[in-house]
Amino acid sequence: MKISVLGLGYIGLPTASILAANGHTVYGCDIYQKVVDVINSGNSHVEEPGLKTLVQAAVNSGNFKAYTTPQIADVYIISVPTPITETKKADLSYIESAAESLLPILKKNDLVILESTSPPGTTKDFLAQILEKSNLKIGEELFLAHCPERVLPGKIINELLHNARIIGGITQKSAQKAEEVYKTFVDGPIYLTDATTAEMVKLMENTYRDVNIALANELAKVSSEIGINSWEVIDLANLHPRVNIHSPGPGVGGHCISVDPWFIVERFSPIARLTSEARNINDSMPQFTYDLILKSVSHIKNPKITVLGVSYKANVDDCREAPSEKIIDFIKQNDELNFNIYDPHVKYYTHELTNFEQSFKDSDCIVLAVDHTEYKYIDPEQLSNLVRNKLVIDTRNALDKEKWEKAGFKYILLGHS
Ligand code: SAJ
Repeated sequence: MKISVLGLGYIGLPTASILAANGHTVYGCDIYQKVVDVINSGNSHVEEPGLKTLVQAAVNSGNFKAYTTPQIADVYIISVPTPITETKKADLSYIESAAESLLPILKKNDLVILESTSPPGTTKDFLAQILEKSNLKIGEELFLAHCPERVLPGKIINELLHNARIIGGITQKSAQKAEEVYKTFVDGPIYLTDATTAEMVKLMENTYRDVNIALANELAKVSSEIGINSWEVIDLANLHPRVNIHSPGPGVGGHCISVDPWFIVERFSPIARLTSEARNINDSMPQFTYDLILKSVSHIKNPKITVLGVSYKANVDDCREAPSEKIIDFIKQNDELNFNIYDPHVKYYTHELTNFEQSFKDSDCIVLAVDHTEYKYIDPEQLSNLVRNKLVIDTRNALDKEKWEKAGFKYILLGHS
């Protein structure tokens, strides 16, 4: 097949590369020339295990080339961002411009697949309306389906190949045509449904996780009030065969879980109260973490805080919607506090990143905000000569309490003290 993939980010790039590796002729399209250049040189602009090798193989095979404009194909996969606006409304402008850019090249029997996570009704109402301007009859002459991406950053390639896929067609024929594409590289089961159901399935998966994390965060706050360890409560409660409480933390970040539930709230605000409350609870965690920092350093004059981790979760370089950014904003607004940031995964950030030694030098309070694997191997004994005050706040229950206490540190766990 000849396939054009529009949007070469965390989803589009691995999808395009896997399609090319499976023998399709793939034209990638991204509006950023820099991204296109990096890909055409056989590299990846996204940090994801195995992706660089996959892109390199796809480009070297001659089956995959990137452009800044969409190239004529038979199948078009739209995998562009769907962020939220400041008022928590879905911003569909990237889908709109991607669809508009296809209008001059669409022809009879083409298939358009939307992979971007979208509010219910986007494919059937919003996208179909734009594509109708091609003068092709949607569902009969131009086929349209929603096939939401469901892969976990950090395990994208494995999950792209093995996860089950949900394909929602605007008509049955649309779903069947999309299934033909995914069948060529997905070895998990493929389920066909209508487009709006597929949109809702995807939103519910992330909302389920968000609500469960909110429950854990609420427990962390309650436990702090009464001086018990929420992590122990979770471990013991999860021994029950039908209980799976998630983990508390400094907040929920990323471009998915912290965004997608708002798409439901936007459309069904008076009904979707649980979804909305869960979002607000999770969004309150950076403030809760900051309050914990303030309380812990209240006895120190002009304390220097060392922030460990600014990406949105462990072992990734993606900083979108990361809780650390909000915590750092609070710290910055307080003239009494100084800070340094150490994150071995992140190369570019809005604030200066310092190296290991600079980050801990004269530190009064170490705050682990992201549980990158590297942090677990930090030897607290080694830090003894660097830091000014031996204080560590673990927001992820990632550090070995005993080891840090043995080295003389006061260890504070979010959701306990
Ligand atoms: N987090 C917690 N506690 C937990 C689990 C996660 O605080 O118990 C935090 C993480 O630290 C992070 C955020 O939640 O800040 C989200 O991380 P995640 O690993 O739960 O999810 P994402 O955003 O990386 O990927 C999710 C996945 N969705 C589900 O697992 C239902 C993935 O499969 C989706 O494809 C992806 O969203 C997406 O693109 O929508």
